[in-house]
Amino acid sequence: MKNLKPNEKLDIHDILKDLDKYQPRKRGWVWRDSQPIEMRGFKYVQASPSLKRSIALPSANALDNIDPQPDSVITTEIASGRFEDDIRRMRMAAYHGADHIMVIRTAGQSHFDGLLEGTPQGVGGIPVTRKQLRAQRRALDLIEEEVGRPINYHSYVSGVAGPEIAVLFVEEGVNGAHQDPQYNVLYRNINMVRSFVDAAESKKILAYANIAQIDGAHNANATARDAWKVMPELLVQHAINSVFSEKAGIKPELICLSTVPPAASPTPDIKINLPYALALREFFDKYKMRAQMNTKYMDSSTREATVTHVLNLLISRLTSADIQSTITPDEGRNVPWHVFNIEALDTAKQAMIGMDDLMSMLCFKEEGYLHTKKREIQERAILMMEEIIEMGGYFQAVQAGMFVDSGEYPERNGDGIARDIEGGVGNNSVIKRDSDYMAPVTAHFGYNNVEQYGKKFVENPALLIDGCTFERPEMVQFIDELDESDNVYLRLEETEKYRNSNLLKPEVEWLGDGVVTIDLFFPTSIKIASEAAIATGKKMNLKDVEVIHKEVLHPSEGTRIQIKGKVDFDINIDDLTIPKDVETMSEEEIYNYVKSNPVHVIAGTGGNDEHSVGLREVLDIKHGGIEKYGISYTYLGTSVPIEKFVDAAIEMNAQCIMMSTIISHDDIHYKNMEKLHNYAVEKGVRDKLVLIAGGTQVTPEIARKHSMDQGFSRGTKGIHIASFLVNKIRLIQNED
Ligand code: Z98
Repeated sequence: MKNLKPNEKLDIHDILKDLDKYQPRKRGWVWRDSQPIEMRGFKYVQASPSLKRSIALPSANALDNIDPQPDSVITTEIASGRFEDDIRRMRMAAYHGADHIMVIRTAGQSHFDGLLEGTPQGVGGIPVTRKQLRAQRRALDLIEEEVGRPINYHSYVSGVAGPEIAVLFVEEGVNGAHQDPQYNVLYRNINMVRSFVDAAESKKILAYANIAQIDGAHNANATARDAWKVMPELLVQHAINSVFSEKAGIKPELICLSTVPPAASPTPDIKINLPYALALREFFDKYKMRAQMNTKYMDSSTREATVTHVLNLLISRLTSADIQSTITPDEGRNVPWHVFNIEALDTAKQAMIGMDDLMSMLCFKEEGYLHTKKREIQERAILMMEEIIEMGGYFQAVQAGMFVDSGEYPERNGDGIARDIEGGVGNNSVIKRDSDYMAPVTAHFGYNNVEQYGKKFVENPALLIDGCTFERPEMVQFIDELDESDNVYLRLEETEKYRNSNLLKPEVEWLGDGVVTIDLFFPTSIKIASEAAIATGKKMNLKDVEVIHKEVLHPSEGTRIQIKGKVDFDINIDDLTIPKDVETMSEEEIYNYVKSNPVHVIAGTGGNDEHSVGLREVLDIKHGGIEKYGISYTYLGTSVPIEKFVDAAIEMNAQCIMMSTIISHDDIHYKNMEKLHNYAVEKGVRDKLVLIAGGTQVTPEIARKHSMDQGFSRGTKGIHIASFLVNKIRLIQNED
């Protein structure tokens, strides 16, 4: 496939073409290279190599667009339901620093009891099928090449189809997976015996392909009534899954604990979350940490979610996060939109780079609150583990409702999630392997009756049949589509008119979805404001209007409401007048030129014009006027007689005159331009002087027609003038 170019769109048709022949080019997880870097004179310690292509933070505008990358892997969850649209978002995400892309949302994937084929559209996530995985992995191959950094692709291995899904993931080059039998048991009521047997097989398969594993302990934090009370239990859950995973063969450096801060402000956030993070890191220091926000505290306010995220990122920097996840408020309000992924990625990058090397300046107190609290959490966890062992083990403990109880262990409130050892989905579905049982496949867990063939075959029974799909990918059966009414081809057909055409439609998640958001304020109560907002949306001809966020500014004085709705028109690019790009030089280049070739400008408002604000803005250093680049100027004031500009330029040995003219009646502005030019000619200095006219009514083309070297209109910044000036002076010098 041909390489992606930044100025070309990714073509989904190319991705789908000959997909049956595609094979993933690598297996396993990739960590970022952690290394110090230096950029524009700044030294970063917790950093990783720069991307070949990326989008820097907006503020980098003032810093030559540097885009330093932190050292931890940064995750984003992209699963809008249509994998074909998610691919475009993955590309945007990679440009903003994501190197771990999870096709995960509120999918209920654990409810699938077999593999799906084809490309059905998902609800609240995507139904992970072979074709979807393959198309996305293939696109990610191109995207990782484009940005110059490997991208890890990730989903869940859960539910009663877990082992089959694990095999699928290895075959299709998935690099990371959630796998934790406790999740199935507690939250999806899958039989515990079945879940643990499946997990053994699944983990063995993940281990074979070096797939990184994330556990599910954090879900107790999102489920428990008071999330901070389950801290001891979380350590227990992490311990159970980690030890189990190691026993199944997963390397400790690929066992990632899923940690979310149990609390968020308005609780005293750091006082609760920091001791917990330290307790966790200290107990589990040989494993990796995947830090994520706690969905419990995600409401519809993006502002609030961002602050919580930043406080969480502080914990990540104070302790350690090998993977930093960036879930977004979409989990709270079902708005899985492009922009939220990108904003959350930028938040992580910005905060992590901003807090670079924090711990070289700080240390934790070894006595007092932090130490005592950390120890208390650890002691409670050990007590709980001891009690579980006394009860007869994990299964007995779950049956007795020991997990997700709203009391802080050892206190119990009797409201934990209790599951019956003999209950749940898949109960009684585990049978003992017969003595002649044999599965000649790679990465198989437990008794397999192959000892008789020798050690080599015990290690890989698939050798008996010359390899299985792990070694011989050509054996994989690829089923294109099974559902005639729900597949990617039909969806692409529906939106084809927006693909590589001149038609545009506003979009938030799917090509041509037509969704827009509107931010409104009404000087009234929340109840009335909500209805007024919906009525406003309807009057604006939006379809399917819904309130997505409300915020009381005052109970009676006012409410902020955000709505979403759909438009049903298209925008034709041919009908738009697209302004031409103003070419600018880099700040550095202008600065260096002016340093060795001083430039002086005579400026003022010409004729009878008293409007000087615009001119002052492009002159003064304060808002990035030409002074910023070392260009000096003499400001003659307002209503400057035209001749005076030229006389002053001669006297001051200036290279340029900048005449501002706002008044345009009787075309006086253009007449004054001619006058300025003629007088400069008369004085014999025209070819040495750059003449510039500026003002809201000045059209560059017409200014040039009236003998100016250039005209500048609305929206002009100092850099535009400085670039033009330096270029023009160079040309004049060359002519000399
Ligand atoms: C996250 N955004 O952790 P369903 N297995 C484990 C899980 O943690 C989860 C599932 C399966 C969060 C999402 N995690 C929460 C260990 C879910 C998936 O049944 O498909 O919803 O569960 O990244």
